[in-house]
Order: sequence, then structure tokens, then C-alpha cells
Amino acid sequence: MNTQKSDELFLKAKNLMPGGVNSPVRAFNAVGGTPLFISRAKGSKIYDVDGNEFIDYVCSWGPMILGHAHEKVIEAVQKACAYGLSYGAPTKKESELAELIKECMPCVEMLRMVSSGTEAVMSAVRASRGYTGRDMIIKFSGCYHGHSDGLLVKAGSGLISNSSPDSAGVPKSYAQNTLITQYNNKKSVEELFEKYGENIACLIVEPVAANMGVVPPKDGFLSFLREITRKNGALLIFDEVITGFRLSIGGACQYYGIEPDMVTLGKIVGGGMPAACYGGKKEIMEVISPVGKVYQAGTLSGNPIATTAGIETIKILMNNTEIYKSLDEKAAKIEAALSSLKNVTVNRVGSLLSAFFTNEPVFDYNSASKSNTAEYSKFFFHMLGSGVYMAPSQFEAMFVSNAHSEEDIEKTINAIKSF
Ligand code: HOZ
Repeated sequence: MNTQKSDELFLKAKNLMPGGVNSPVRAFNAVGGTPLFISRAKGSKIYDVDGNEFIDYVCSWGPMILGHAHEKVIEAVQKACAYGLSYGAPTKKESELAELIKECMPCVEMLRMVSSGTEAVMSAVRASRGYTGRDMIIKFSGCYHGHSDGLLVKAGSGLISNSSPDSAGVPKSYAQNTLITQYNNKKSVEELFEKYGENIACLIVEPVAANMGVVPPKDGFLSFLREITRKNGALLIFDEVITGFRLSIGGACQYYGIEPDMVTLGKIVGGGMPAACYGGKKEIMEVISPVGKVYQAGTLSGNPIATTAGIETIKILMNNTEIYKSLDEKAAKIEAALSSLKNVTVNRVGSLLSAFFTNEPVFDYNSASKSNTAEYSKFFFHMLGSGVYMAPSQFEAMFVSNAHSEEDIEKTINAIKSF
């Protein structure tokens, strides 16, 4: 495969941006090699600057559920651009988008638009603290909730409360209020509530973990989280940046039939453009300024172009919910092919899936970490060479879109089987 132009652009970019990229995983460090520089995308395909074509299973890390450059979305965005790109003032469209989200996710009685998933989670956590008057939060090892200081925290050894920063530049004091526990492990959650229950503002969880590879919740785990948070007066926050509008029109809340107190949604509410939101019960959301005392603001929040793309995308999904069945069927075929590989464990929920290069079950961060990342890297380059673009890391998800054709799926399956 000729990658000369990508290689040249990467050399130049490395002098301009840390690692040549604007988000670390794009640098291909986890698989080695040089990242492809993308020039365009349409439907199920993504094209690099050297003219190579790939079937895309990154889908901009999820939101391109309808495929790239969907005609209706692009048409609406182009029309909206003519009316101005940003006002920093309220628009009718913000309420239109909020109403659509509310209709799909009834637990979201009120919401606030922001620009990224990181911002949504950071603000939701602040709201939970403002609402409960408590400082501590619980997160799970391996669940990723963006890069705000209090969430870039890892478990320390020994004491269960001994968390530490997971990035240079995060003060130890920020880590102190973030309690880390194990995904799918009820006992570890109970221990934290027993010890710190009165100080815990919220428990935040990816209802299907998708940032340590895809790790589904065990039966009853999410309802257990619902019960224990309620019992202890803490808020349950579902981080649906990845699962929202992907597992079902009502996200993981609908898929698993659980009603969290708050939800965070990302990129998909902007149809892939920079938009995100957090929302929940009205009583909780009314702690946010200017009604309440929790401050949060942003010029680009509710940006008219991103809002337009979000409205169009969500409307198409709402009017065509059979898409979810078809996504599930396509992903199941890929799952079956991946499962035929030796020493591979496949986890899948709907159109989200991961092939872990380990023959042991993967149910939390420790079990995911046992994967053979060198083998994943070989697999990644084999797929790339076969015209299939997957996440350049063992610990990211594979996303199937409505634009993936039967032919795309067949080609993907053949590429998997020839590994
Ligand atoms: N780790 C992010 C996805 N889970 C990467 C986003 C990006 O590089 O665009």
C-alpha cells in the first residue's frame, strides 16, 4: 500500500502538534507505524491522501452511525451555514434538539448542550456535587470519561480509597475525591459505599464499557448500581457518549431498561460535529446556572451548525428504528468471523464490538489488559492491507454503521478469516 503522502504529512505534523496529532490514539503508537491522513469519507468508506480506500469501522469513534456524509445531514448543514456559523445566543434549533433527545430518553427531563463528551461529563459531575452537597465520586477502572482532571485517575495499590492521577499534570489532590473500583464487581462497589456512602455525590459508569475494548455489563450489574446509588443518596450517571443513540434510539437506558439520574451524550448529538450534552431530572438540572449555583458556560454550546447536524441525524434514526436490527445483524456476522480466530475473545453489544487477543473472558480492566497487543497490531495491519480500517488500538471499539453494505461485511469477513 502506498502511504507516501501520509508519511510526508506526518513528518511535518510532528513539528507542529505533539506527536503529529490532536488526539493521542490517532498517532498509531499502540500499533506502531505511521497514521493515515484522511482526505474524505462517504458512506461506509474512508479515503486517505494517497487515494487508498478503506471500509471504515472507526466511524469517527461512533457518531457516524448513518455512514459518512449522509446526504440529508449534509444538505441541512450546508443550508444552515448560509445563516451564520455561530452566534453565542439562543436559537430555536437548540430547543428542537433538546425535545428530540428528551423524547428518546425520557429520563432526560432537562439538558444543557456543550461541545464535547469531556465537557459533558465534567459538568455532569459538577452538577451532581452541587445537587448533593457531597464531594466524592466513584468511577470504574478502564471506563473513560474524558480528560478532565478529576476523571484522569487510576486505582492505587492497597487501600481501596488510594487513587492516584493517571496523567502528569493532574494534582494528587484532584485524585483524592475520585474513588476507583472494578467494573462488573458488585462487592468492590459495596465496599466503597459502606466506607464513604455519605460523601459520595455520584457514581459514573459507561453502561457498556467501550474504552477498554467493549466490555458488557454482567446481568444485573446496572440494576445493582441503580439500587445502591439510590439507597445511598448518590446520583447514578450513565456516560452514554458511545452508547447513546447507538444501542437503541433510547441508548443504553432503553436497551437495559434502567433509569439513571443523569446521562451524558457526546458526538452523536451533533451528528458527528462538535456537540455533546448532559441532562437528567429537572430538579437536578436546575442547580445549573443561571437558575442554580453551579456554573457552566460556553460560546460554542448549542452551536447552530452542530445542532442542525444533530437534529437531522436523530430524526433519521427516530424515523427508521429498524436500523438497529440491521446493525445488530451485520455486527453479529462480523462477531462470528472474529470468533473463528484462534486465541481471540469477542465481546459484542449491538453494533459495538471488540476482538480481544486473549482466550480468557474479558469482563473488566484487568482481564482486558491480558490481551496480546502485539498480536492485535499484526491483525490491525493485516486488515488495513485488506482495505479495512479499524481502531489503531486493542482497547477501542469497532463500530458498525447503517452504510455498511452486505458486500462490505463480506469483504470484512474474508479479511478476518484470512488472518
Ligand atoms: N480515545 C478516543 C476514542 N475513545 C479518541 C478520539 C479521537 O482520537 O478522535
